[in-house]
Amino acid sequence: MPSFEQPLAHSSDKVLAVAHPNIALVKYWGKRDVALNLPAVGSLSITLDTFETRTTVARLALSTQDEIVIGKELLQGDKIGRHRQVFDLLRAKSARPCGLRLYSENNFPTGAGLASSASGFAALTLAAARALDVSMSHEALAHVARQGSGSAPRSLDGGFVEMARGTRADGTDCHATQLYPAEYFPLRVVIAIFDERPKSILSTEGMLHTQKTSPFYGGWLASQERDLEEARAALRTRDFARLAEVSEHSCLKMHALAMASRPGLRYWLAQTYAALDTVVKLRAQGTGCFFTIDAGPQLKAVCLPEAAQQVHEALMQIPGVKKIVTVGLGGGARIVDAA
Ligand code: 2P0
Repeated sequence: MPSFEQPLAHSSDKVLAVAHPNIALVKYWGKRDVALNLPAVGSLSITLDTFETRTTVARLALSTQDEIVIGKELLQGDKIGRHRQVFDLLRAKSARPCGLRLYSENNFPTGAGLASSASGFAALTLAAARALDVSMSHEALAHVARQGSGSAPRSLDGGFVEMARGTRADGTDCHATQLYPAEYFPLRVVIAIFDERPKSILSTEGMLHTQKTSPFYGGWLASQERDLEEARAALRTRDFARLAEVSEHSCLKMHALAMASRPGLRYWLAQTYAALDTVVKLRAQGTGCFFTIDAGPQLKAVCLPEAAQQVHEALMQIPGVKKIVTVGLGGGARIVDAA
């Protein structure tokens, strides 16, 4: 296991970047180009605070090999593929290409439906571009980050972010754009964690299986633009009820689509349903909250600030809940140290 605490010969060759996960309110599911990792649909997300990925990238001037450690695991074989692909894209633009040593850690469960790949690839791309001395526009960074994880460009920005699907074959019009900063509509997100283990079906695998076998895939593609328009309109007027309605619809539609594939993909546990019920009942009683669920069993309740405490307490009553964390909306990925 390489040690990242050892001082490097040139400390200026070491960069630390931080990024936060993001949660889609209008979901991305499906790819229009697998090799370039282009999404089949646009999406709209919120970037969180509190949960973060911290990634250090150091130059290995004497080596062309990469060393990649995520948490306590030294990645090897297939697992290193996407990381190396992103490094290779950046090396191709660098006047000083070399091997890279990466150490990344999350202060939240990895690979468990909490968007660790989005924050992971946003931080990795930013840190590696700096370590390789590649100066890139925000848009160009997003194009590289996307090839690590389709949702990563959304974590380059804070607050409310829309990722456009684009139509060009090379993906140059597949952008992530900040619609509003976090302060515009300071929502809270109560995250109920029911299982911290990594999911058994990765998102890419799940998406490809869905688009190949789910009879509802055409309807999913055809109805996405309407959902995006609805969410944009809700945000324009800070209409929480309207945002709640379209977000829950998008979440349920994505899961219904995946469940209808053959064999069906089920990311939820019984506790996920129980938590969903709790959120729906609270909203019916006038509490400002709505649910969203990603490719894993955890439930995220998006809340008006004054409702967060009540929702947090109600979700704590769900039997089997492992952890509940309330977070706010945060900023985009950034370099915090490049000594
Ligand atoms: C989303 N998810 O919009 C949707 C909802 C999960 C459920 O984006 O295949 O891990 O690497 O591009 O980035 C999962 O995203 O997928 C995801 P890949 P990624 O947040």
